[in-house]
Amino acid sequence: MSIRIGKVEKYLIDKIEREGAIHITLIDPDKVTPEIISHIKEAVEAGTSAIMIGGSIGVCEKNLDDVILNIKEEVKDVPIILFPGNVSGISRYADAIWFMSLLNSSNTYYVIDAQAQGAIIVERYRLEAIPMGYIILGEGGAAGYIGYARPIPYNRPEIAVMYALAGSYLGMRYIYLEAGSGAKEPVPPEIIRAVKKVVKGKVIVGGGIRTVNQAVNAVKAGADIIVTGTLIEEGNSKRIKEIINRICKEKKPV
Ligand code: 1GP
Repeated sequence: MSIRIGKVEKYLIDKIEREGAIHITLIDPDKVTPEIISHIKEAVEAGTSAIMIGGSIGVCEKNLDDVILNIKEEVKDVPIILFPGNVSGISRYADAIWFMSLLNSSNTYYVIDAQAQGAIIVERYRLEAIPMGYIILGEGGAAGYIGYARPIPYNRPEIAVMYALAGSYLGMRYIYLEAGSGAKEPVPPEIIRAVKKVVKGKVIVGGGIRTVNQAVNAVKAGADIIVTGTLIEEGNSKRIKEIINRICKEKKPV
């Protein structure tokens, strides 16, 4: 089997190339209501590039299927990418899946065993799998707790670099620096900068990003993709729009 970049990944890469950095909206399938779907529509109109769907707690395939079909009825212009916290986070109706490994988990289930169980389903559903190394830092949130992560302290960029480099050498084309949903402080720019310097692929940053400045600082430090979840849950599509307008203007470090 030869390596082939799929349609969704090509779309993301082209968009990053054109716009410098992009924004993706994350939603927890458990929290989707008709109101949230209308906020998702607003975020798409504001220029969010994709919808990521997943969560660490209480995700089941049936509910996920229904939620994705509901979103697809309303939102047609951007892909839906799965962001699974477990094998139950896979739906045949998504456009792609972040095929992710929690690199700094101390439990092999979250590093490779869930992925082995999930791979067979991804193959059956013919989902586009996008390889991603997931690294949890700082507070870590629910994802850190559930995933047995040993969150990397914010004052130790060199440890984040070790894991990001390992993921990159393993062929992961995306490295996600995760502070945990609702984190008090997002991943510091120094860590993003240090990671971006060594990895070949794209850097995704999420967790605790609430202000335009935080998003801009992350992009200036080298983030290619900014993910926000809480903002959409709060119905703050205005802030999402401001973030998108600003981040695509930021020049990234060479
Ligand atoms: C969590 O990185 C995401 O996986 C988004 O976090 O909810 O804090 O935006 P927020």
